[in-house]
Amino acid sequence: MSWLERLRSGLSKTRQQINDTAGFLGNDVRDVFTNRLETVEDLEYALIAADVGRAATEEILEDVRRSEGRNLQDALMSALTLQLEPDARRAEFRKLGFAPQASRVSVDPRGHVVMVIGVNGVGKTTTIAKLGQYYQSRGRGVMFAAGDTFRAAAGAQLGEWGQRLGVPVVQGTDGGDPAAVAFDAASARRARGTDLLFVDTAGRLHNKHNLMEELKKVRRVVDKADPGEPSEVWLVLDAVTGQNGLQQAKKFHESTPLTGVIVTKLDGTSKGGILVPIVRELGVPIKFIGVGEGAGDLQPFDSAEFVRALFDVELPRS
Ligand SMILES: Nc1nc2c(ncn2[C@@H]2O[C@H](COP(=O)(O)OP(=O)(O)O)[C@@H](O)[C@H]2O)c(=O)[nH]1
Ligand SMILES: [Mg+2]
Repeated sequence: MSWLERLRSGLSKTRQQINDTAGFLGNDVRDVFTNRLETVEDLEYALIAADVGRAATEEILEDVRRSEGRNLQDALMSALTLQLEPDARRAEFRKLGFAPQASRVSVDPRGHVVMVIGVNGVGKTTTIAKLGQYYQSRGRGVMFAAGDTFRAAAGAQLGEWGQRLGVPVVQGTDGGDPAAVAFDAASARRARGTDLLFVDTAGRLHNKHNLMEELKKVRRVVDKADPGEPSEVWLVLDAVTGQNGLQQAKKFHESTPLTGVIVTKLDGTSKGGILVPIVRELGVPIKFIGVGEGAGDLQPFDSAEFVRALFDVELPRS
């Protein structure tokens, strides 16, 4: 299966729900909003059930209603794509009444060090391996720092990926100080002039306060080793965890401000709609999506492409 097929299949449950409850996707918007108000209600329900959130659902229905002369599916796809835009762009395009053409965000890190954070099991370590492959295949030099010293074998896991990909990994000791690993790695990156360093971190400690304090400390020592870094802090979020994952993301964002989000496991049976409140409520762009367990299963996020996958529509990529 290609990544797009895996994404489509992962989103099939949500797609069915939208189809089942609003089996009038081919109808004209005006017809639906004048003669089939129960369909509008069903659609509202389906969007909320898909984790899209209430505020966004209201805006989507409003935008769809204004799209007279188009069929329901087209109008819905544009409205959903708009919801995945950053705030300012969304407001601008809603005023104009159409979705932007180019929908891909920049995934070029602003500097050299990217800190990767998130709770246990969401896919941080695997995502770092994927990021390594992604940038390496684009000619960038890459290093990893095994900063999850809390979970036994986390360092070995990253070490194995590093060996497979030919990426140097700075290791600490199990149970050792993660800030020390991050400091060593950031210093080494700077000394060697490697383009990019991805710093893995723990997802669980004895308590949440500990974890947040530790992440702040890792951030501080990286800045000490290499002033201005980390230039990026990317949160990894498992799409299957829905609203719960969003709440966790907010906590992380409060203590260690995020510059990007990577949503994993969109090949699993996620609801997919959670991407909307991630963008709207965190105000942080989605950089990549994870669509499998292999090193190649990472794609830069493209909102229009994502919405087409949700509706199983094939269009040539712009
Ligand atoms: N299906 C699927 N599994 C993934 C994806 N990303 C990570 N995983 C799996 O999720 C599990 C936890 O991943 P890991 O990187 O160890 O999570 P961490 O605790 O956050 O570092 C592993 O079995 C990964 O193979 C993804 O995009 N899709
Ligand atoms: Mg890990």
